[in-house]
Amino acid sequence: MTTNPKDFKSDLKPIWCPGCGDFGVLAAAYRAFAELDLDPDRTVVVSGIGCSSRFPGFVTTYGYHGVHGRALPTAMGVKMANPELDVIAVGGDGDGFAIGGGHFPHAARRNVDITYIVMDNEIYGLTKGQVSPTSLHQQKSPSSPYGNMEQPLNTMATAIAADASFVARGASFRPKELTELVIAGMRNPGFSFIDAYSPCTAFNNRTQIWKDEVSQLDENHDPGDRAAAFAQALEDPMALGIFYKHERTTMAQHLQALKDNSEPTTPDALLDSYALDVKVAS
Ligand SMILES: Cc1ncc(C[n+]2csc(CCOP(=O)(O)OP(=O)(O)O)c2C)c(N)n1
Repeated sequence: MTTNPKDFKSDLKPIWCPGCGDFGVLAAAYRAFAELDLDPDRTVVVSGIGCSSRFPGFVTTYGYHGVHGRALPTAMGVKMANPELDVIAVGGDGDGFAIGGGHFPHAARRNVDITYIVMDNEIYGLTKGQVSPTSLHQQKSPSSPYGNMEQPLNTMATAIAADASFVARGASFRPKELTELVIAGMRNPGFSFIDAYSPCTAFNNRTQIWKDEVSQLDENHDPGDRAAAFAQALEDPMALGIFYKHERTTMAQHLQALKDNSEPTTPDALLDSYALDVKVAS
């Protein structure tokens, strides 16, 4: 390791609340970026909108704080435009699975080589505590004073069903393990998804409950076995570690193969191929 985690710390101070899990995720990212010896000039962190989506401002890499729910399309575009860049998308569970939910399965099936870290607090933090797609059934909030009528989305099962090439669960309060997951996700060539429990102390303080309830994945769990990964996601999605890992051709590799295998051509040649000189019977 030649880079220091502090090299990735920008001058902008996070304005997250005391105890917010996003501090732990940010610290894990600093450490992972240093461990991977990333070049800040060739790294881009992309986010949508939310407390967690302020993240790009706090790192010395390039950053893009975009539109609510649109982190993934932007990140995919950046990576496809310049595959040499390391691209990380970050955001909240609302950003990623409500308004941005339509993008998630497509990012996974396209297998663009980006790493997506969701700071999952099971609530809309920035807008003061409405329920999100990962909020628990019966959870009370300003938008559900009598209890949430909806069932939470199982993010692990969703990602495995969409065949994301790397699917992991981390937690802000286990920064060492989370750092290892970010490193593994970024080393994985393809779409890597890390859902990190990140407690919101203001509107959904489940810090102690999560600390008590999470466990490490069984050491015999085989992340290469998709059916086993799916069963694990259904039975115990709160386990921490790599649920699923499946290396397959990335979108950039497909594009390169297309470029390599197609004949150079011109618009005129393409038009000529439709035999424009053939007379049409009048
Ligand atoms: C198009 C649009 N719709 C709604 C909003 C309002 N809004 C801003 S952030 C947010 C949700 C934030 O929750 P989450 O993504 O879970 O992030 P957190 O703040 O909890 O980190 C919403 C609904 C918006 N900014 N833009």
